[in-house]
Amino acid sequence: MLLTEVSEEVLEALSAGRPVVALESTIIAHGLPRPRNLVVAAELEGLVRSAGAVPATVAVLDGRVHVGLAEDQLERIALEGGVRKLGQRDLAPAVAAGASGATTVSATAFLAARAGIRVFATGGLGGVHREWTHSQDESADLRILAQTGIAVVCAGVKSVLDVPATLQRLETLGVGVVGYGTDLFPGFYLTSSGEPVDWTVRSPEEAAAVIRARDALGDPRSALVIANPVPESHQLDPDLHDRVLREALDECTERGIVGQAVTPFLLDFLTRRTQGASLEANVAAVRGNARLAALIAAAL
Ligand code: PSU
Ligand code: MN
Repeated sequence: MLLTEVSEEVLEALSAGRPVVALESTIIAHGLPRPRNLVVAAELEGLVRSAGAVPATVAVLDGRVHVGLAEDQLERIALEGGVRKLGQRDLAPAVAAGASGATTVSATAFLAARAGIRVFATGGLGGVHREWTHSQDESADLRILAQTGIAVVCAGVKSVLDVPATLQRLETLGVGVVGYGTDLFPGFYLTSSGEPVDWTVRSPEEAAAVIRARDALGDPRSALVIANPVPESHQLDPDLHDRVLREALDECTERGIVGQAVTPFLLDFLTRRTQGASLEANVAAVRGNARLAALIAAAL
């Protein structure tokens, strides 16, 4: 993979069989406000390290794919203007154009799996949007997860989405879903989405056992979603969530925002209209996921 630069630290860990956790960069560049985003990005890497794994943040810089970023590279992704949002299908044009961009779940899963990384942490997955029958907006995350053998630790799917429809799509696509310490699918900003999950694991070892069983069954071609809820003490107040989300969705429609811009718009709207409370819930969720992903990678 000449186009991809795997950092020395990540390369060494992978070849020695030490635990590595992939981290996406869209949440940094487009999901969190500056300059807090840089603080969180560094914090996530620190959490992975203190749980005993090597962090591999994925991004594209000047047309080169990076798996594992140095400090100054992380800073560019967080602070530089013109950093694009790259789904998996955007990688080739970005590389060809020499562009810089942050990778979404779809692009990160694709690149991390190809580098040999088995565990990936994010905040909330993309999925089927509300009004999807009209807009046809379904995140590319789902299709790539159907084709990529990686375990993704997340706080469910973003609650701005149609959660039941997204769960249905995950089932159709053959993407495994297990709840971590819960039999309810997490609701991203909220501890629970209210939707049930069929399987529950209760420790990093139990999660690792599922991953090993998938390998043993010869079933590593789709992803496993390990859905880890934000602790109730850190969730967004559910009433506030529902009220502000309704306003956010209305505003999104009124302003005609579509495509890649929808998710960043909704996340930013919620942050502003909850006076930062949704941001804190989001950060708490991602922190928990980075830590758990590291523990699972170590248990593997
Ligand atoms: N999780 C977060 N914040 C985010 C995202 C995930 O806590 O910003 C990003 C991920 O990169 C995910 C993307 O892949 O949002 C989904 O965007 P879309 O709905 O346009 O596919
Ligand atoms: Mn979309």
